[in-house]
Amino acid sequence: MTAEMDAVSPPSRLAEPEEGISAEELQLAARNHGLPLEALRFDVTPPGLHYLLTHYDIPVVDPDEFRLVVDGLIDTPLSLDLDAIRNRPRVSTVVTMECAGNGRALLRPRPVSQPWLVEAVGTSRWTGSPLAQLLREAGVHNGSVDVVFTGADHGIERGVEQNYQRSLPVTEAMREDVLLAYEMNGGPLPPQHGYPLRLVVPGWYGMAHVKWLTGINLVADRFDGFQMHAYSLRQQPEEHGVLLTRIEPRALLAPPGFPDFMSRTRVLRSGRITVEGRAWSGWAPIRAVDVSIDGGDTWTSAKLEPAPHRWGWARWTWIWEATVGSYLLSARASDRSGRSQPVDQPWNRGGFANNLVQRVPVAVIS
Ligand SMILES: Nc1nc2c(c(=O)[nH]1)N[C@H]1C(S)=C(S)[C@@H](COP(=O)(O)O)O[C@H]1N2
Ligand SMILES: [Mo]
Repeated sequence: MTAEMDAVSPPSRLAEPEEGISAEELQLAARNHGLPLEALRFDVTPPGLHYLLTHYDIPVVDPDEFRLVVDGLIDTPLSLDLDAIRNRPRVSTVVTMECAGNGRALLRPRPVSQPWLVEAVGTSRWTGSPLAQLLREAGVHNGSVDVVFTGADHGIERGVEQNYQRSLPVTEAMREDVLLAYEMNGGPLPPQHGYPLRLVVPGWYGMAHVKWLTGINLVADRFDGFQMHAYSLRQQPEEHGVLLTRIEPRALLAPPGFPDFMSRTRVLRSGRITVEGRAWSGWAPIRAVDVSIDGGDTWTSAKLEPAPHRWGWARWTWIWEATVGSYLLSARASDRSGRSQPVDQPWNRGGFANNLVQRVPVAVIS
C-alpha cells in the first residue's frame, strides 16, 4: 500500500448530516443498478432486472482460455476448462440474492459507498455443478479451515490492489446446495453476473457469491483478505467487527398504484386493492408478514403464500379497502428462526444488513 494509493481511495467516510448523494456515488449507482421494485411481482426475476454489484470492472473472459484452478490443501489439484465443469453433475436452484449493503443510503448518518435504498435484491434460477462433490473427489485435507474463492476482476479499494476474493468455512463450502454456476435463468451467465462461472451460496448475502470465478484454494487458517474485513458489522472503523454471512429477513412491497414521475410517490384510486410483495430470509423460511398503513403504529397479518423454492422469496398479499387520504405502507417479515425486521434503525459503520421496515408513502385519490 502506498501513500499515492491512499489518495486515490481514502477510507469510506460518513456523510455530513445534510450532505446529498455525490457525483461519485451516482457513478457507482449508475453502474450497479437495482431491481425495479415492480419486478417483485415475478417469481423469478427476468434477465436484466436482477440487481447488479461489481466492485471494479466487468472482466472479459475468453471461454477457450478459461480455467478453474483448484489447489491448496487437497489431494488432487485441478485445472478445469468449461467443458469439464459442464460435464459434471448438473443442478438448478432458485435463489434470492441480496447485497449486504442494501438499505445503506437510508441510514443516518449515511456511510458513503454504493447508495442502495432497498432495491439490491433479485431471484434467479442458477444452474451449475455442486461444489461439494468436486471438493470431495479432489480430497480435501483434514485441517483445511477455509476455502478461498478468487475472481478474475482486479482493482484498488481503499489503497489495496487486489482481485476480488472471499472465503467460506469448509463446512459451509461443503453444503450440497453451493453451486459453481454457469447458467442464469436457463441462459449462459451474462458478463455482468459472472460469465463464465460464479459461485452461488444460497442464503448468504451477495458478497459471498464470487463472480468470474477462476480460483479455489483450500487453506489451513481463517482467510483474512480485504473483502472479509470490508463486509463486517462494526460501529468504529478500527473495530475488528462481526463478519457478514446470511441474509436478514426483509419484506418489500411491489409498489401499489402508479408513480409520480419525479418523486416516484405512489398514487392510487380508492376502493378494494390487493397490496402484494415478497419476503425472504437467509436464516430460515419466512413465518409471517405483517402490514401497516400508518407507518408502523398498528399491524395486521398479510396472507403468506408458501415460497415455491427453499432459497427463493415468498409472495404475500393483503386486501386493502383504501379510502381517500395519505398513508405510509409497510410490511414486516419474520422468519422461523425468530428473526424479524426492526422498526427502529439499526446502524453500523459500513451500512450493512439494514433491514429496517420499508415505509412507502401512498396518496389515495377518488
Ligand atoms: N468477482 C466478484 N464477485 C462479486 C462481486 C465483485 O465485485 N467481484 N460483488 C459481490 C457483491 S458485493 C454482490 S452483492 C454480488 C452481486 O451479484 P450480481 O451482480 O450478480 O447481482 O456479487 C458478489 N460477487
Ligand atoms: Mo454486495
